[in-house]
Amino acid sequence: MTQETSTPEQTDGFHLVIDALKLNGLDTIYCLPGIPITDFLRMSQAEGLRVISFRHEQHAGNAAAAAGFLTGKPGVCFTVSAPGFLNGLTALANATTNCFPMILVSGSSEREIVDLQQGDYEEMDQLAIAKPLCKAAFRVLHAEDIGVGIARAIRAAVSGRPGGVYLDLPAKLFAQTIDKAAGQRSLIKVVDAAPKQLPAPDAVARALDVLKSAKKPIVILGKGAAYARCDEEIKSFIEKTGIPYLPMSMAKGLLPDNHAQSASAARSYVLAEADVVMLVGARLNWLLSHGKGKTWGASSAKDTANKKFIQVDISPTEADSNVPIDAPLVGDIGSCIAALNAGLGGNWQKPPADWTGAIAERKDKNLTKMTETLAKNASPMNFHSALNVVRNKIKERPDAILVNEGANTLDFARSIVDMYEPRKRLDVGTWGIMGIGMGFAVAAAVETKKPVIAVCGDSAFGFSGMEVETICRYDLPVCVIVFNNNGVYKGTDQNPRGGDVAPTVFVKDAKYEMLMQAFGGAGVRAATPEELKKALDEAVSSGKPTLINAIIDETAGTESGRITSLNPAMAKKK
Ligand code: ADP
Ligand code: TPW
Repeated sequence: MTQETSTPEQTDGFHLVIDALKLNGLDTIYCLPGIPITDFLRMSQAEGLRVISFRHEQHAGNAAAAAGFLTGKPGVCFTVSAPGFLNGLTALANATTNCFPMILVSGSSEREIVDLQQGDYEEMDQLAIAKPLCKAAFRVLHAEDIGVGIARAIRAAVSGRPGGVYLDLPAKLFAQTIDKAAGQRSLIKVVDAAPKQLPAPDAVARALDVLKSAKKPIVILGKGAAYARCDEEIKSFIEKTGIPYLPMSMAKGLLPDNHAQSASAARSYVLAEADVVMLVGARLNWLLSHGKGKTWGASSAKDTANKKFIQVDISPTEADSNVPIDAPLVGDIGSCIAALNAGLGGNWQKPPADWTGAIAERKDKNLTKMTETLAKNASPMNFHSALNVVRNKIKERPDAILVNEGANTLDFARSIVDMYEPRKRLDVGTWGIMGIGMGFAVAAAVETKKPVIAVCGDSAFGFSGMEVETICRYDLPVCVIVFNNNGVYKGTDQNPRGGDVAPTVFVKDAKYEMLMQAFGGAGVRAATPEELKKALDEAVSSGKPTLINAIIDETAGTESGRITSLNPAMAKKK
């Protein structure tokens, strides 16, 4: 006893990691346990962190990425070494591609053995493998460096262009002990992790000049604009300038989709016709046809159209990545839009009425067409009649979060389901990746405590389907709607030789609802829009984990949804 009291109090690597996370307000861990992190996770829970444990690391990683997008703080995912790390790596790379801040922390094996390749338990040089797939990667070898390691990971994840960070924590580190007071002193509370980056005044003036010269301007809002959390500033800019805007899929709801200036329903017209395009937190990648070709009104696929571009982005190297940018505006979107708003002055000339009038005309025509199609209320269901139910639900509950993956299920939902509030739509993102469904849905429910509606193609759902157990275990208010058309894209392919079914075809009439029932949630089969509405109403009002097996006509939709033309065989035919 006497001896114990005279020994200075000790702490260990486990607790220093927990303390460093808590000190920086990182209060939730998405994870999958195993050596060497099992005890760490137990201790984290005991110390008051929320620990959400998954069935596969990819979904824990996706949850951390979505948490990063939804909160602006890095989402944190913990995995075991080698295979667990690799399972989490897809999510880390995807987060980096999407510019979502997350930190993947993986336990790793003994450095001495790994470096001599002597065959340790789950041996792998994880740091080297992670490096090219994320924004930054660090390893901590000594307990007294944990504070620095976590601080560097946080800064790298959220400053500048956000992205994924890998943090390698060898098993031995967790058990290292050091003097408790010294340990506490070594921790860092990160100050101003994502500092504002003010745009240069001459760049602001240049952007305003280009905008003033426009006869047919449009603004394209991307998920960077949603992430930037300057909703009022953006709304005020759009409304003061009177410029029509197009939201990219995850920027839907930044301004409500029924806003008079939304040009979504006249998208192809405005892209082809605009003379000045202002990109706000959106890259000119494949999703925008690289800013050239016929989509943009050029005469051939490789041609650049005669347009001027303004690009607002925090990354100084983004401009000119695809076409020349006449006015790059580098800075955080909040500061850039505030500077533009300040420069607009009192008598900003709104766009000519023939431009806004022509857009309104096309929009009205297309919206009328859409209303007619939805009114058909096809039963058995096609994508339109099923998504109309989701559309009405989101109108009624604009605070609900929509998670969306699939091919046709994604493309149709993007145009049919209007969003009314910022950061309420999470989807397949820049890569168009399947499998984000359940991970994103769990994070959306955990981080926002709002109802979550996950609308997934039956193929897409399969990638993360086992996480319905996670949804039930934490009793999350998630309603998964599986758009069941018996296959990848459609369920109608035939194997010309007979025998095995075609590679895109699944078991017919699969009872997906039973998956949720297996873990105590509600599982409902819905074959008509009325049945779907009833089940969705119940799910959202009860908040009970629910899976609705929505039976969709297997002939509805198209191969690859709207990107059929990217299939190599199609390209050959061109
Ligand atoms: P979308 O897919 O919606 O078109 P992208 O992911 O292609 O959007 O583009 C997002 C862009 O937003 C990236 O280029 C990124 O650098 C930028 N970005 C992210 N956060 C900010 C911010 N706070 N300020 C400025 N730019 C940002
Ligand atoms: C990680 C390729 C794109 S869309 C899709 C796949 C497999 C599924 C489409 O079928 P689904 O949708 O979900 O039933 P629907 O609405 O047309 O009926 N692996 C990964 N990502 C992608 N994008 C693929 C494969 C793909």
